[in-house]
Amino acid sequence: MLIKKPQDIPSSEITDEAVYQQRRKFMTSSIGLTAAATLMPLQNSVAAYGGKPLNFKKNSQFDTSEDKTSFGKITNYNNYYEFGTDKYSPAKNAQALTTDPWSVTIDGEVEKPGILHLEDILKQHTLEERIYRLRCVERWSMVIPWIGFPLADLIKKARPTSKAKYVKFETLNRPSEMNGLRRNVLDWPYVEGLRIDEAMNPLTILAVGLYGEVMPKQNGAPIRLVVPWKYGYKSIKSVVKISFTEKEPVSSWTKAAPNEYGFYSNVNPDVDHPRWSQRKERRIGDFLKRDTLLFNGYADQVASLYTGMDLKKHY
Ligand SMILES: Nc1nc2c(c(=O)[nH]1)N[C@H]1C(S)=C(S)[C@@H](COP(=O)(O)O)O[C@H]1N2
Ligand SMILES: [Mo]
Repeated sequence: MLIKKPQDIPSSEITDEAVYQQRRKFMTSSIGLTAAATLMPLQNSVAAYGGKPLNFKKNSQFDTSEDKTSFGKITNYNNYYEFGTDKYSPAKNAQALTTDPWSVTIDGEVEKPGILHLEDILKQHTLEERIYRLRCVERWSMVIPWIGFPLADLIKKARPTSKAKYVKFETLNRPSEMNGLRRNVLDWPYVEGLRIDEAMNPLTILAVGLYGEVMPKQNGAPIRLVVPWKYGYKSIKSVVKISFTEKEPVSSWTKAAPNEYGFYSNVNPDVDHPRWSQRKERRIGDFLKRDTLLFNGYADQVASLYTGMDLKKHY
């Protein structure tokens, strides 16, 4: 996603792939369970990967039945420019981040602005596990078991006014702990935005963990957005501010390269990135590429949000 010279792109992609090329594992996936949209309590007392375990219920309503990407890959191949522009630095550099205490400011067009402490947010919301695909604009994808809660629940509590048409998100801006901020690769703090109906869609979550444990720092601890039908960069990490606005927010990526990264950024195999096709993607861990699906496979849930819009224009 780095703003690179076009001729750099193929080689960087080859590097990424070479590291992760390995034989495809043929595992039986758990089909059948997904049909029943159920919330099942899950016992989790021991953390499998060393993080703090979270209490959550399984919500299989929107799960993909595809094989999950391993914890090791999800936490060692990241995009988090505040901790470096390559995929391997965040796993190391993000460990410097202090995530406790943490608070999220709610402001703008809402009846109940304020500063929410993370512990209070966690007390007010029931955590769910949801297994979502994540498709990066750079043509790789993963399947991640997130732990989080619907963003809509938090928005309803804030009581947006009738003027609130968009939601703007901001990442922490703390140069003392985020070594990547020294470089002006983006206009910091990292900013993203959604239309309010996209933010309220039941698929959109704020995630505080993955694989049953508290969010690893490189994945956006302690709280990040997950919008599974949009390219990965919309899923902003380490959120400290959520603002309700009348005007469409300008994201950091749109600011950096407006012809490459539009406001909507819906996963769409029919709309090429100016420097590459979006028809195919490589699931991290796979050998062969697979077809990219419209809205990353979530069309049934979200296509109606865009009725009547020209998605080639609103990329
Ligand atoms: N604050 C912030 N959020 C961010 C990014 C970033 O650089 N900074 N990168 C984005 C991009 S490009 C992707 S693909 C996803 C990657 O999430 P993951 O590392 O958890 O897989 O995070 C997104 N959120
Ligand atoms: Mo990305």
